Amino acid sequence: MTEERTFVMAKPDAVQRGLIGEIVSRLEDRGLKLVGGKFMQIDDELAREHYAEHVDKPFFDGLTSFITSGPVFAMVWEGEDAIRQVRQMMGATDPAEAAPGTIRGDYALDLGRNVIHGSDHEDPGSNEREIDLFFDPDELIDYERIDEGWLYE
Ligand code: YYY
Ligand code: MG
Repeated sequence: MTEERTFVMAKPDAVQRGLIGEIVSRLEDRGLKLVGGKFMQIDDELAREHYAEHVDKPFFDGLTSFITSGPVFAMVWEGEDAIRQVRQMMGATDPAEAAPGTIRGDYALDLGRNVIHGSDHEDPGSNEREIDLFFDPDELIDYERIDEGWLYE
């Protein structure tokens, strides 16, 4: 089993729309394990660092002002193939293209208000980088879920 950790965030629109529980619930129900969580306000410096790969894109300023516009719920989730599985559950970046049944496909309409962030499996190391950026090591908790023997063969 290749256990991985991935960084996930309920964005300001998800917090304002009362979708934190729904997002957490879907990942929990799937069998992924929450190992860190933090309700927080992102400042401009952290926003620019988190989205550094997009600094030259035309949407960068709008993106950083949106992500700093209200509190977010930052999380770390662990499980088999967690990075890719969370991305599949999120759906396409543009909610208009996201399949029904995915989080973006069920809860969002607009590219700039797509409710969730998850580390990108096509950008190896982005999970570690994002986890380190948002969490101190002692904020991540190692434990066993009682159902692990039923989730994994
Ligand atoms: O990883 P993911 O969030 O699915 O997409 P990215 O391509 O990394 O873009 C980050 C973020 O930027 C996206 O969630 C919405 C926003 N964005 C945008 O506002 N306009 C675009 N043309 C592309 C992305
Ligand atoms: Mg991305």
